[in-house]
Amino acid sequence: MTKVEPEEFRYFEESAAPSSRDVEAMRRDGYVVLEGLLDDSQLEALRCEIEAQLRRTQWGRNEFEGKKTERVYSMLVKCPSVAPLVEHPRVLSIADALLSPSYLLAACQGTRIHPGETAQVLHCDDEIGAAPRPRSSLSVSVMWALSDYTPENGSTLLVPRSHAWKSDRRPDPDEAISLTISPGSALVWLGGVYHGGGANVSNSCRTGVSIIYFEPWLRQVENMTLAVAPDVAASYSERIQRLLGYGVLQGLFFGHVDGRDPIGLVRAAKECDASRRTVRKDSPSGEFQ
Ligand SMILES: O=C(O)CCC(=O)C(=O)O
Repeated sequence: MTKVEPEEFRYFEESAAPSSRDVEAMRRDGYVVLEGLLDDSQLEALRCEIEAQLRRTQWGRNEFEGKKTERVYSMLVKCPSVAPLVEHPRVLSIADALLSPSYLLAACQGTRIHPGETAQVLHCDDEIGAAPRPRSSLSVSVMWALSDYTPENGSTLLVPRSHAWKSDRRPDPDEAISLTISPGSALVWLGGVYHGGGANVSNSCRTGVSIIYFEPWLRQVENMTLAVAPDVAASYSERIQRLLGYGVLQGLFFGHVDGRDPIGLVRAAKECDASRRTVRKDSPSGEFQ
């Protein structure tokens, strides 16, 4: 495993627009590190919400989830401060360039790797079906650091340029690099890049948020439209509602509900909520009717 410090990520012409530099790095190396995207108040709010969910009771159920790793699923329900990460413009401009329009939020989870965790098997997030490689990646993944990420505390291991490998090539653990990432920064990689959580040989925890965007014609990892019900989705932006899956694949209409665009369910929930509030205000008893 090679250790990589932040200054080694910076090899672009400073004059190029950040988004085109990001996309160029993704296409060439399969990953990019975006430094300092979250401010202190965003980090603080998110840490508080995640802390309330991490109770050392939800340990991974297998080696892949990690027996010394805690995960918080359905984060948009439990930790609403994750919203700015989900629709962060710098990240979405990468996904816009590399995925089809109407791509979906496939996973959004908090992860905490505790001391003693072993390295996760190196894998690709878009290893679905038997489509031969090399091919276009089917997803874009983001690891948002809420704590320091170091080679000692289990920072993400990643094999640069492995998205261009043929199907028969598998990574040797020595080919992976371990990145040093500061809180508020994001590591973004292509679905075809071999990666995994690192071993935590330190005395401290590594905490972050892992987000994956999938091509819209793939199923989501978490079933977001069930995990985030229409009335909860109504409190977020339409951008997030559509990332959750309250929308349809244009042209093919995949994802419809009873022949209709499911965004209508969110709008109906919002209208229902608004009319209840009107009833409550107008009703002498203050009860719902
Ligand atoms: O925690 C990490 O650094 C990566 C985790 C991962 O790739 C996974 O759980 O699928």
